[in-house]
Amino acid sequence: MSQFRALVGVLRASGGGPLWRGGGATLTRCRPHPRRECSSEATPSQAVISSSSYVEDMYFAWLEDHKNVHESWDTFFRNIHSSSTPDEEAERRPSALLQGRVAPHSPDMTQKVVEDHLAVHTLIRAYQIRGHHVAQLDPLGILVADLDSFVPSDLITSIDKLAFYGLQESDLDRSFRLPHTTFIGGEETTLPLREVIHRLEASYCGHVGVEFMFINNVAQCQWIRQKFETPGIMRFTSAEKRTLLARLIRSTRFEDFLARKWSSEKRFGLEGCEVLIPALKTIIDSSSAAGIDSVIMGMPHRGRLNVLANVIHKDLNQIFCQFDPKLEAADEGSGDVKYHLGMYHERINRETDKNITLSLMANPSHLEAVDPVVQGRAKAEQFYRGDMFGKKVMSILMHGDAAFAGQGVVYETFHLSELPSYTTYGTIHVVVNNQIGFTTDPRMARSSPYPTDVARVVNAPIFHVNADNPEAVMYVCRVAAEWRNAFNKDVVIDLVCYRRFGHNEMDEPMFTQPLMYKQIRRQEHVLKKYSDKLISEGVVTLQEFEEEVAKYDKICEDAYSSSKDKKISHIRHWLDSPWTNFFTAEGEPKSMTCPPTGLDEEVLQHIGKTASSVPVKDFDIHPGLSRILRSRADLVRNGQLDWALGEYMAFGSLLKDGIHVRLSGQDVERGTFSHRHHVLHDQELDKCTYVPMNHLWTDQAPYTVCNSSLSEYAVLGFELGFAMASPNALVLWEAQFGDFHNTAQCIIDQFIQLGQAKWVRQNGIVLLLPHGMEGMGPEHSSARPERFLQMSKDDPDHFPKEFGGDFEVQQLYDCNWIVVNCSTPANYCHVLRRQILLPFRKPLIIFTPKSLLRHPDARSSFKDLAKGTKFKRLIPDEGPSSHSPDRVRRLIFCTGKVYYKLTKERKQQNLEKDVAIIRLEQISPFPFDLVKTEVEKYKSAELVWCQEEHKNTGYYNYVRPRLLTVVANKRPVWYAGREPAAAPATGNKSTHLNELKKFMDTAFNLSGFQERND
Ligand SMILES: Cc1ncc(C[n+]2csc(CCOP(=O)(O)OP(=O)(O)O)c2C)c(N)n1
Ligand SMILES: [Mg+2]
Repeated sequence: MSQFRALVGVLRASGGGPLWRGGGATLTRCRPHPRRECSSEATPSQAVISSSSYVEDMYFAWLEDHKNVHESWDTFFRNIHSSSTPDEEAERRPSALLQGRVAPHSPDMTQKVVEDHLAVHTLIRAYQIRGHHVAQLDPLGILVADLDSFVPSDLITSIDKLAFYGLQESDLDRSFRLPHTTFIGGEETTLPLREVIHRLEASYCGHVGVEFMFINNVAQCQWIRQKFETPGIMRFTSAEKRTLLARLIRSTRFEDFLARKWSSEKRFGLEGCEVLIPALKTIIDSSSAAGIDSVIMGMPHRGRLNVLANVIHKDLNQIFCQFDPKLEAADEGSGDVKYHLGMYHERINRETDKNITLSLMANPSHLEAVDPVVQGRAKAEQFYRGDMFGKKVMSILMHGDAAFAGQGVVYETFHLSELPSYTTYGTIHVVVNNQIGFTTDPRMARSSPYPTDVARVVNAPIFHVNADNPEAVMYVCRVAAEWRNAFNKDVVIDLVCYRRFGHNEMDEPMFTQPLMYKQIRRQEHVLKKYSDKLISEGVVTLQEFEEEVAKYDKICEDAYSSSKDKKISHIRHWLDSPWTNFFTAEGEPKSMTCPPTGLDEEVLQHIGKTASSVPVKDFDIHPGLSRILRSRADLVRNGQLDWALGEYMAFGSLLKDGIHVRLSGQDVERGTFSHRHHVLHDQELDKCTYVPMNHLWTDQAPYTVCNSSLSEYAVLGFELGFAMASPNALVLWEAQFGDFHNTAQCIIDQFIQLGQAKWVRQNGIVLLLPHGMEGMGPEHSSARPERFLQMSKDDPDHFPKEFGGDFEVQQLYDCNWIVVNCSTPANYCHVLRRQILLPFRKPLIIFTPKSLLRHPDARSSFKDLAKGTKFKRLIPDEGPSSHSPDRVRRLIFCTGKVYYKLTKERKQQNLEKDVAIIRLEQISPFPFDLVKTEVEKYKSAELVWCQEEHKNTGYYNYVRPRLLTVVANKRPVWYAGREPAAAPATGNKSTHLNELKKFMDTAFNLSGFQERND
């Protein structure tokens, strides 16, 4: 179409007047189609009609001298003459002209030339857009790879095809000028229609289906067209074919070997998609050639052992020994099944002779959950290496067809792919599309035509390929790697294959897919097909092929023999992210102590000043923000901290020590509650921002604060992956409100809570979860502390007295995560600093406040952060009750914001000498030692746990048995808090206040529990 417009432009420039006289023939070429209205691409534009008179002008000029017109018009007009039928020829004779049957140099003919060219151009475009729908993608040949019920008949039978576009069989041998949006001509600018169709079918309807025309970037479309349309582009040297065959042998024989040795073990074999191994290796080779030296991969169960063995090159005996039921686990933790473990390996890429590091991330069964984790891990590596555009580090994600279409986290992860603080500059996605998910057919598993349609949201090209054609697979993999290198955007390879056996090796697929599996039984193995092909081409001999097979079989046998000697399995051999120099050579922490987390006064002053000023000239900030900064400055002058300043002190001081800090989550830059303001925005200049935290010290570490997309699952997974890359960074994810974390529950349950136990992999990620009953209704109130506490592994019935050395550090070392609810800004700052100063890493869950952010009582003094101070796991009562503990009648334990309510109420009731209030700042691991000191101090006091939450939620069920353990069940533990309830909080304000009053009454009715005792 654009070619035609250009020609019209040339005509207009020539100044021809409107001479159109003839015809009346309409140019609308769409015939009614039985199944679809004609599409716009098949309809010539109005410009065609209105410019026909110019065409006539050109025609007459051309008749005078062919050189009078542009060469493209020369081709058009030559065609008129060459394509005339005998009748037309007769009409052009003088007699016909005399009889007035047709005007000399008929405009009808001119019009037909234009129409036919347009038709051919439209046809070319139709192949580019929809050719993949008729590509032969299914190796079984029984299903269509896409579920689109519309079959584009215009691209199927040549007769229909020609008629649909207004062309005839006689046009097949006419030459047509090709538009510049196709590369099928190679060096030729014109081609006979027959050849046009032939080449388009070869490019788009063979074993590769290219889906890309939705991409709204012309250069990118041209790039793809050139890669797939150029004649002869998909040719391979003998050496390439032999390498491909060798890789296919390894992939196939590995699965055969496992099947022979452990016929009744689940391994989620790759049979039916053996080509995955050469596919990945091709991507890695091409990427390595382009400069990539680190690849971070994520993949599901299918073919995982094969990838470990033949792509990452994990020692085969370490894989085989995992099948031994007598193998003992040597490491702490519970371990994981063999097809979930991760791996890290540095080696030389044989094709490029360059170093390459391959990491396969450990993952849970939860399909696709690892996607964002891989991305975060890759991003972190790019960040630390200063790899600004992903030229050194890249990620590859593998997917199953059902999971890729069904799991929402795939979509969430795609949406991170181009966000500045989350992009990994292009991920190569490889889908093992075996056209089934467990027992479910694609027709029941998705509503989109392809399982890959989700990738269209980010304009990623999708290369569907028949996995039984290894060369086609190799080609698309190469193009995918080149695409990423050229455009730094995601790309998808859809390996359309089949699953030779059931979902796992124990499953009977005939129960549910009888016909498909009858066909699969007949299906010749891809290795057989490909080796036969290469033998017939003379690329290899049968003997060479058999030798290669025998060679690999022997490698497997030898590894199997040596694996039998292994008695112990070390999960640490399966680490995906080693932290060089952080641990001792044996993988232990270098010490079991934690230095104090306090800071020098000048450091506090310096950070405080930066936090409360705009250190650049002519930066126009909002007057409201100026006020906030002024009040911060007042606080700093008075040596005081509010919550935001406490956080500033933690981040700023860690940055000073070279620790990278990254805070990510929805609206974190300003802070959901408008308290943080880490990014200042100029009120006059667009996109002019300033991050004071990055200007504290000249040699500080960089600070990243980034508003995320509106996702919890992918973003938390991403940050977890980021935190995996290095122990020397404080990585925090903040939920908008704490309860929203449950849309990321999978990351919490499957990675954070037990990652170390499964994969001996530590992680120091911090979750900031705003929490508190403030009358805002069932949502926005509770971050569900009960869930985190229930999943804490410290024993409620066991007082950990055997700990030697530093009780606090030992206990932290032993826990699976740390759960805190700080009541002061200083303690918040300390716990963040402790996170980094600890000699090991544990996830840290912080229930952060909302109203306390601005509460005048919830302030700390610089003294609380002075040198030598540290995080207080428990804050004892230092008021009047503590001076005469023997007369204290009630000892209330609480955590977080309710403390301020309790102290106010106690004062009002004049009970400051009778009631002591203790704050548990670290709830888990439970500070047994400090609690013990308190209960022993207040010997005769009743023990009460007070919380704002309902009795079945909050902290009570965690704290109560531990308090009882501390007092050896000799003193009762009472409850003051809301009654049990289904909803975390009421939606009714007055109910909220009544509940509050009621439990405050309970907390301070000093005879209430006594009566119950009697
Ligand atoms: C989130 C999640 N839901 C359900 C399952 C159970 N499950 C395991 S494999 C599988 C089918 C996966 O099909 P597909 O993605 O096509 O991969 P394939 O097994 O065919 O390679 C299912 C449903 C799971 N592992 N994870
Ligand atoms: Mg599948």
